[in-house]
Amino acid sequence: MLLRIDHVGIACHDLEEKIEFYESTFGLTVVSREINEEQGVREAMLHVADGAQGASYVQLMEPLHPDTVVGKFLAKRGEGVHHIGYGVADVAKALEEVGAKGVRLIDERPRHGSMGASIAFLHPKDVGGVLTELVQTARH
Ligand code: CMX
Ligand code: CO
Repeated sequence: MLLRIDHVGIACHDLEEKIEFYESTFGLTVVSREINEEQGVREAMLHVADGAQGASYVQLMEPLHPDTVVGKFLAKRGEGVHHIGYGVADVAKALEEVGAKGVRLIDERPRHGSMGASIAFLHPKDVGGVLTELVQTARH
């Protein structure tokens, strides 16, 4: 079901500062910047590598307001890894299969993610404390 690690989602207070850090420290390049009102984040995708099943990224996220998922995470835990996004071929099918195994789905249906992807989240309490995102990349 899981084709690759699509991205690691990292929560931060200052997006521009963290972009600058990842660029100057690791030589990564920003390939997309977006504001996702629905998810309450301002975010950037930085390209890490290309693999046979597609690319991998670092997703840096700054909350739009304190009263958002990432805003609350920062207040509670501080900056750091917030979620892991795995690439899947068909996110609706993957949700159905994972849901049938008893994992709580945060999203019953896919939502809009970065760069036109369809995404859905699984509850961290049912995935060993890891907030898990399934990502179906947009077709080009
Ligand atoms: N990773 C692991 N555990 C987490 C977590 C995270 N990112 N966020 C919350 N939790 C844990 C908390 O520690 C808490 O556990 P305890 O009860 O043991 O303390 C429990 O989950 C409930 O946490 P909460 O602070 O009360 O938070 P909520 O229940 O309000 O929200 C969650 C948690 C997972 C439902 C919410 O973060 C969510 O809906 N996430 C999906 C959407 C999202 O993350 N969007 C931003 C990214 C967008 C993108 O990638 O494009
Ligand atoms: Co993500």
